[in-house]
Amino acid sequence: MTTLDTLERETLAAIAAAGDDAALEAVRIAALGKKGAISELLKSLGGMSPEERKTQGPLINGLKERVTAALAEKKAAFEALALDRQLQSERVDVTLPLPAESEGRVHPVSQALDEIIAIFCDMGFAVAEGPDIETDDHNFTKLNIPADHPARQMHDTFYMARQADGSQPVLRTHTSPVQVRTMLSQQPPIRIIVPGRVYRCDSDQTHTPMFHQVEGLVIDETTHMGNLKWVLEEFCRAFFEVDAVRMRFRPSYFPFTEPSAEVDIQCDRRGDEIRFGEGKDWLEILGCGMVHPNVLTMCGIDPSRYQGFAFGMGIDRVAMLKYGIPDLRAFFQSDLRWLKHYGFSALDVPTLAGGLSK
Ligand code: 2NL
Repeated sequence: MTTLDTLERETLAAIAAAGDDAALEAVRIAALGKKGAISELLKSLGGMSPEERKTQGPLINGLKERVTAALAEKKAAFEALALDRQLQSERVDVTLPLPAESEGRVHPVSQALDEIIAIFCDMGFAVAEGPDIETDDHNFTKLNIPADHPARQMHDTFYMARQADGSQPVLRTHTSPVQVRTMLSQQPPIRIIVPGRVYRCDSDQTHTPMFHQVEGLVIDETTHMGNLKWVLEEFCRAFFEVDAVRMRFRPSYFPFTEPSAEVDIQCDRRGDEIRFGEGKDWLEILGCGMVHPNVLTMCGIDPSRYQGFAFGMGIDRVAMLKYGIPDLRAFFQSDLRWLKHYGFSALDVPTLAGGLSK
């Protein structure tokens, strides 16, 4: 009895006194190792009479449990201390200025997006954002794409698990649901651009299942197709950094716009290089149109009083075109050598006054 008490007191004192992991491990081995004092006591149970075992068993096992718990507690304390020390030594002051030759690079998609935002904000647009997981209603129905509409198949939608209420959320196939949310929550005039990630179940040389889009929406009492043309011309001139761009509006179809158009810009593809604003080739860069009256009505806006235009383009695609990046898939492979080559300096913030991409 007294030997057990003494052993416990001494072992717990040794645990408390252990200054590091190695010392603690030595205490553990002396107590619970193969030849440890407590292990030997446990072994001795086998040679005892049944009565003796009945009283000694619980005492020895209780001792083992308390010592094991004390060891674990001390080990956790050491780990917490080590983590504290590491956090102290790795502390960085994020308010310090970046070194002039900074290692980090801005991804071409982020760069293109920053440039696009700078251009549209200069024209008076605000930036709106929304969730990546959307309701069927916001992503399709309110955009004049009813349940049996072929455009639902066109979008190669990623459907989420069906919910208890029978609804089935989707990964948004375009950023338009954010415009829907904006129209439902505020009255015109509306002037927004909506950048973000969009998802389609499609993967090959020129498609990735997640890609980036920016859409624009303007709604007011007198908004017309001429305003749309001006905005897009101004955008292309600024984005492709040329004095003039020739653009071609081709008739097209989207369920959410009427009339609808696809826009090409004139370019010259000589050798591996593309020059914008000259030459005799055409390059499709975006889709647009006047917002369909059904969409306005479903979003709570009176189409007899208001009208508007909308447009959408792929950010990854315009980034490839502008910066001369040949392969889309490299965009999402996180290869540091690629990022070093195609990335931008974090210090060159795109502005219209200071230049977009240096
Ligand atoms: C494309 C074409 C487009 C829109 C997007 C839109 C949104 C609302 C109402 C009407 Cl809420 N239209 N968005 C309109 C025309 C074209 O995108 O090729 N995108 C990559």
